[in-house]
Amino acid sequence: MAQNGTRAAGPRCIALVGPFQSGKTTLLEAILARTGAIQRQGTIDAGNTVGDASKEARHHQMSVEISVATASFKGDNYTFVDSPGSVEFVHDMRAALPAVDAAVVVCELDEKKVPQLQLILRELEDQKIPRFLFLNKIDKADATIHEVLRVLQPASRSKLLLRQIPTFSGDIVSGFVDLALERAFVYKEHAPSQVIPLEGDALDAEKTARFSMLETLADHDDELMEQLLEDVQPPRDKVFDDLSKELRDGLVCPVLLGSATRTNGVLRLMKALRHEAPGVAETAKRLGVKPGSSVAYVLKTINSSHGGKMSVARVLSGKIGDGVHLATPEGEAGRVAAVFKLMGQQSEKRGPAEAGDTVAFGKLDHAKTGDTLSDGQQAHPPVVKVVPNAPVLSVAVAAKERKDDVKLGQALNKLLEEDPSITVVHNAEAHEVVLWGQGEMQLRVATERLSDRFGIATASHKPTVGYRETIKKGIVQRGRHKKQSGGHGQYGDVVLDIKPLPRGAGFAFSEEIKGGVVPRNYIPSVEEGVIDALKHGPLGFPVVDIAAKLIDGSYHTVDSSDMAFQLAGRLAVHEGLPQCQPVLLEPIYQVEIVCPSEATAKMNALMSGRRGQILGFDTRADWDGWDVVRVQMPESEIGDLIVEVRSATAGVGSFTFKFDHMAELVGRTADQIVAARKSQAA
Ligand SMILES: Nc1nc2c(ncn2[C@@H]2O[C@H](COP(=O)(O)OP(=O)(O)O)[C@@H](O)[C@H]2O)c(=O)[nH]1
Ligand SMILES: [Mg+2]
Repeated sequence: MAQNGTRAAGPRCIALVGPFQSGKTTLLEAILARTGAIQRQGTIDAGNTVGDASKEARHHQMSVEISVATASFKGDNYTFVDSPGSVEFVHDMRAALPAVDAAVVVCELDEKKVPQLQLILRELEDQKIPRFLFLNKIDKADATIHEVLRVLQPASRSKLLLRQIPTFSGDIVSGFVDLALERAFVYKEHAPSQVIPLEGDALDAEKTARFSMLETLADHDDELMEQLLEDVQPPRDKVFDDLSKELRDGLVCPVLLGSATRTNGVLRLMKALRHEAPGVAETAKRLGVKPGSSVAYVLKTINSSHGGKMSVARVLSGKIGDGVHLATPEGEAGRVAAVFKLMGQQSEKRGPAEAGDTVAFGKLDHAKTGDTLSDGQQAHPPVVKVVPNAPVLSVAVAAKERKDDVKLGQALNKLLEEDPSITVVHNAEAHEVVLWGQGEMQLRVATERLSDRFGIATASHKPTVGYRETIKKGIVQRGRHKKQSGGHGQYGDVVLDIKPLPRGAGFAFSEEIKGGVVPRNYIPSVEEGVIDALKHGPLGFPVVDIAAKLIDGSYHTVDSSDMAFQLAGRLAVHEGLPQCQPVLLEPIYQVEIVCPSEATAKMNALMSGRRGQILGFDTRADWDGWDVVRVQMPESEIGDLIVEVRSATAGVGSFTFKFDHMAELVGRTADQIVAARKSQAA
């Protein structure tokens, strides 16, 4: 067949992606069983699948990171990257995608999951990854299966193309017709489907469905269009060539059917991948790999509990074996200690990896996820820059035992190396280590890893909000520090004119000393004392937007000192501020929420419950059916906002935020915050 002319050769790398719970991990298992890579097909319920074998994944019964496994099919190696469906772990998928030749988007015929599907297809479209849809759980399908395109098309920017149609026995899907092959099959449980004659109603249905498949293909092929108009049957090879070309160019997204649990449709999927998906040569071209050196892309980093680090990488050109020195664009990556073939959590030493192979390299100390590695004199420039989503949820973590403090820092560095969508912020003021990430589950898994892999027990709590306080009116206040104890005394005396400043002005110190009543050399000490006193205002928070002017004072030739004037300055502030109508200031952020339009109205209600102020609505540029809601809200309310935004949007809504201003806060909420601070300090 002519399709062999365009068929890619060599090892492939294929991503399994799709909404949460659509059956990706089960499909990986089915593929491994069908290709003989494993003896027996495990199940999610039994907790014995190759994917999701990490302690955290088993514990939560969901994929929390990518799993990589290699199978051999008709003489070629296929490495599958089973990706988590949850938006919280999207970065693990996103960072792996550049390495793959194509993606299989596992989905269900469920309108509620269409927004999630749209998000995932967006990732693939943006990265220009050829993609198939695998409509899974066909064993549970009913007659609505005919609505496939109506339901799923809105999620995809490229045209969906039905490659197969189901055939029924009663109400149950019992097989399918392959529209390109023009052959009918009946499903066999855990066995290859059987070819049956295509006749009767099935033949009629096939004719209609095949025609619309060809029409879709003809959108991008004038010759085929002419043949259709003239009622000429296009040669089968031409149809296959078109399917392959249009898939690779991202013009169409073919839809295949199957059931992962019953291993139905798996062989057809493998054959489609074999004949139609591009290989490493095209992927290297997509990524702009330059000839010369051996080049590999790191799609995942694993730090295992026994101290070994593995960099899962796809070799894009050349050959990389033990002992090879690799570099990243930033510098040395390390020397390859060993090359492994992966089967989920299991690894097995193998020979050198060649172009197309997806393997794990041992002990590349300085390589991290997303790095481009090369062995040449000059490092290869990054083939892609994968940017994590901005974090949306934070939690403060602390080691339960003091002795683990240093270890905690090191372990966190390793976690960040694995997952750059987590960031760590050190809040010096509150003495907190704050983890920022994509959601509750991601951060929970991160803290579980701290204990499972690094043996560090941690406690988490809500991060401290950056409250401040200021004053509403001014005062002229004297501060006198005087001590007479035996010989040398202490004497400092100042008068400060304290005034509120406009919001955002910070702190200003000035002096208007006449006649040297406070000698010049003591004035900086007065300022120091004032600054020190402003660290804790009468409400318990740092004081801002305030001016202090030194206008008067007195000194003693023997007893005055820097220390005494510092104390005097501090005293004046301490005594003066409580009389200046202190008021709490809270940080207000500008928040931009993105959500499917049908959820926009819910954002209104959500905001009023969180002291948010809606500034405006817009349609989201370049995202059909999505809106942008701009709001201002207090920092304290953003803490767990993502939880509610996601629950109002079937998991797909999100937001970004940035600090806007400090605003006065009075009334009950303010009183509670001040009381909490006082009891904390006590
Ligand atoms: N009936 C049916 N259930 C399936 C099929 N594939 C997966 N499942 C079930 O769907 C659930 C989610 O599967 P899983 O592979 O973890 O989905 P993932 O989140 O996409 O990896 C599990 O309970 C599977 O047993 C299928 O083809 N038919
Ligand atoms: Mg999974």
